Amino acid sequence: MNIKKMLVGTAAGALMLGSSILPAFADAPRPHRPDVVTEEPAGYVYNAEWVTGTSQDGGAKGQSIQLGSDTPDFAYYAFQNWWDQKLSDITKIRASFLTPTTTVNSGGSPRFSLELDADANGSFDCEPGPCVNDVVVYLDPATCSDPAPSGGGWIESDFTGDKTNCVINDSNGNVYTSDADGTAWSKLVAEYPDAKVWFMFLIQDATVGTNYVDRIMLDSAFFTKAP
Ligand SMILES: [Ca+2]
Ligand SMILES: [Ca+2]
Repeated sequence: MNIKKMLVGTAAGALMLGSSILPAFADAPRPHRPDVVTEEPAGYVYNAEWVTGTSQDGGAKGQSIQLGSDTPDFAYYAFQNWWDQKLSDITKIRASFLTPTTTVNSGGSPRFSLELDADANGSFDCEPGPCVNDVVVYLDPATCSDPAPSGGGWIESDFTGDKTNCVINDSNGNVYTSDADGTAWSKLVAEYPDAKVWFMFLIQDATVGTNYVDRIMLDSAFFTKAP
């Protein structure tokens, strides 16, 4: 049994017990939107970089983002200028993930953290927290993905569109599951009808080793090689 399946199994067990699956995040710094210097096109990154030779695109020149390039392995990669839009207007959040066999991921790592200004008042109260009016959504490939048809150990997460194999959690303890009533994403949007995107970042904070992330789609933006 591989790590991913173990995590999914653990999550399913937690669901059956009726408890939320709040990941065991390490006590590590988080990226903050106010720290982003929007004039810098290279992004807002810590211990992560585009590397060549490992990618879902294949080939010697293909690239992906390596999280945990140096030790310790805490890492993030933030997406600047993808914010202030309505949650309900998001059409696409997708990415492909590859976990080397030597890497150990604990619950919730790696993931996208999608910070929502849920009450749309122009501020985000989860930082430093606790969240009162706003919320953080955890988009976790361990609970929302399918093996990539192209193989190679990659898994593909379609957080906005997966109709069958997707569970999404948030910091309020809500669990959204794709089933006959709709996608996990549609239920998330219904829970926060006024929400606007505050910030989003890719993060690994409970991982020993590295992870690779490729073919990230945020609405019409597509990240598959170094910008
Ligand atoms: Ca707010
Ligand atoms: Ca790529």
